Formats: sequence, C-alpha cells, structure tokens
Amino acid sequence: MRIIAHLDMDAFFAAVEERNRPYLQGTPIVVGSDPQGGKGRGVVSTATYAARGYGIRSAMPIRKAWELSEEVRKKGLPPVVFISSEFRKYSEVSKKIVHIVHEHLRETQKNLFEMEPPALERASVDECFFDLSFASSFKKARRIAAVIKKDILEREQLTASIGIGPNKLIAKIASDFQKPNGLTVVTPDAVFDFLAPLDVRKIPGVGPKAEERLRHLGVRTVAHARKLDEERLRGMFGKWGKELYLKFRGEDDSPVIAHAPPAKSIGEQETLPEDSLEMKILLPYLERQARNLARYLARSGFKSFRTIVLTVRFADFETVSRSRTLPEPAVDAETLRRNVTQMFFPFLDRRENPKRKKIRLLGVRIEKLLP
Ligand code: TTP
Ligand code: MG
Repeated sequence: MRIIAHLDMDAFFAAVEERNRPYLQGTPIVVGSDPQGGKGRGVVSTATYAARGYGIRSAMPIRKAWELSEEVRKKGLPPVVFISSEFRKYSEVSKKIVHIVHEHLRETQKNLFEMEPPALERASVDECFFDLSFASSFKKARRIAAVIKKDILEREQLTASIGIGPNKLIAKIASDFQKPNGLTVVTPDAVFDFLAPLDVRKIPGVGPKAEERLRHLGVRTVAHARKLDEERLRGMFGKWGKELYLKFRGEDDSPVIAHAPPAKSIGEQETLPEDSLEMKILLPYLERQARNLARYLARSGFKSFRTIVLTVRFADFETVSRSRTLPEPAVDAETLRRNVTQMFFPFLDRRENPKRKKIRLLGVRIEKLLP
C-alpha cells in the first residue's frame, strides 16, 4: 500500500514577510510588485489570509489589490501593507523547510526499520511530496505529518498544510482541503466520496479552459464529470482525456521522484513601468537581467549555459520568445549581454515587430546549464 504526503506552505511569501516583521502580525499583507500608489503594473504574488479576506488573490493586478485596500481603508478597516517580493529570501526558507522534512523522515524511519531515506520530491518553492508508505498505516502517517507541522512551526514560525492519500493526486488535493494550517488524511476507501463534491477545477491540470469546456456540458463537480465516459473525454481533450478519466476516479500511479533533476533553466522577467519602444530605455533592463543571471549562475551549482532565450511581451500582450544556442558553453555576463542585445535588436524594427508595437515586458532565460 502506498501512503503519499503533500506539504504546501500557507501564504508562503507573505507568511515569511509577516514572520520577519512581528509588528505586522495579523495585518493584511500583499507580496508582489510595487503598487506605486495605484499606478503599478505588475501582479500580486501572494497575500496573507487577512488580505484574502479583502478579495485579494495571487496573479491579480497589483493595481486592483491597491484599489481593494483603499476601499477598506475608507470603511475604517486596516489597509494592506505592500511588500516587494524577494525570491532569493523565500528560496532560502524553502530549503530549511525541506531540510526539516528530510530530517524527520530519516529519524522516523530509522526508528521503525533502519532503511534507506524515503523519497522526497520538491514540487515548487513551497511544496513537496514525500513517501510515508514505510509508516504502513494512515494513522501512523498522520502522526508523522503532525510532528513535521509542529516542528516547522517551532523552528521557522511558519504554518504548513499537509495532505495524505494513496497517491500524489489525492495528497495534493488534500493539502489544499483545509488551508491554512490543515492536515487532511484521505484513506483509499474514502477517495471516491472525497472527490465527488469537489469542483472540477480542484483536479490538478484542469485549468480555466478545460473548466469552461466541461461547464458547457453542464459539468461542475467531479461527480458530474464521472458521467462522461473515457471515449467522450478523449474526444474532448485528446490523449489527456484518458488521464482525466482516471483522475476523476482518484487514480494516479505517478511516482515520488526523490532527486528531482535540478533546474534546467534560470530566468528573470520584468514588466516595464511604461510600455516603450526606445532602445535607450529597454536595453538597460536586458543588461541588468543578464548580469543578474550570470551572478546567480556563478552561485548555483552550475558552471555554464549554452542556450539563451529572450522573451518579449508587446503592449497588446502578444508574447514572443526567441532562443539561440551558442556553439559552445559560456559562463560570463558579457557573452550573455552581447547575445541578448543582438537577439533583441530585431524587435525594435520591422524584422520582429512589423507593426512597431511598444513593449510591455522583457525577460531573459538561460538553459542547457552544465554543472
Ligand atoms: P501557492 O502555494 O500557490 O500559494 P501560497 O503559498 O501563497 O498560499 P496557499 O498555499 O496558502 O494557498 O504558491 C506558493 C508561492 O508561490 C506564493 O507564496 C507566491 C508564489 N506565487 C506567485 O508568485 N504567483 C502566483 O500566481 C502563485 C499562485 C504563487
Ligand atoms: Mg502554498
């Protein structure tokens, strides 16, 4: 029997900022780009649960969050504190959390069996899957998860939500089920009923488009969706239809991959304060991104890169990426800067920009990283 856990930190970036500033305890906090008094152009990364009470959500335009905050301020409620995101800081905390989980798994397992350390897979900056099958019962697995949560709270003053189920799919949905600070266990015999009332959007992979198409057929919940047979789903979604058919029934046999391959690419992107088509304004952004990436590369476990990807988003949101693979691996900021600049020039004229549209966002990524 497999027992899989999924851990996801609560309001992660915002929770880290709140923890670091005890005087903000309980105040609504939004982490994201600078709202610039309601003129900012970026988006919300995340918000504390207090700020979510105002209707603020991840990926919402920062300007909208500002407006919501102004509205509540007029009603006499505490306004939102806006903080700029600092990814490196959260990434450091993320490492500590993973370390705590690892420690527990090693410890618990040693007490039980003296076996190899169990599998832990980092799924994103604030979530990981780990295999608790060695506990051999869901009851014991729950106890281990509770201890991990308690330890994260004591050592990092942060809350996590954990879901436990017979596979990754159920564990992931379960961790989201009682957020924040939740612990939800779904035993194999409970899987079918657990999923039935959920909105189809709760199934990982079902995004707004798939939701829309299902809604067209009057399908909202997983129970509804089970009325569609495999054939029908394949007709609608192609190969993915079969996977969906299984997911609606809570079936998933994907493994927890202990050593997820290290990031194959690193990148930065920025929304400009104002749309522009002026080289003088645009180039410094790319140059800074190139410098940052080269610096980051030097500190990561990687030594060199071979492929450079430039992303340009125009004012009308059309987004174009161009990549270039170098004849041999490079290491330095100067090579990166030179290539990015060359790749960028065609966007200033007819070659890549026949309508001479202004540019809204610029990004640089490096790939084919070598250790
Ligand atoms: P999530 O785990 O999706 O969100 P969360 O941890 O803030 O809140 P919760 O899990 O309690 O619902 O994402 C983890 C972090 O990733 C989040 O803190 C900030 C970042 N993030 C973005 O930058 N943009 C986004 O659109 C999302 C969803 C997350
Ligand atoms: Mg989270």
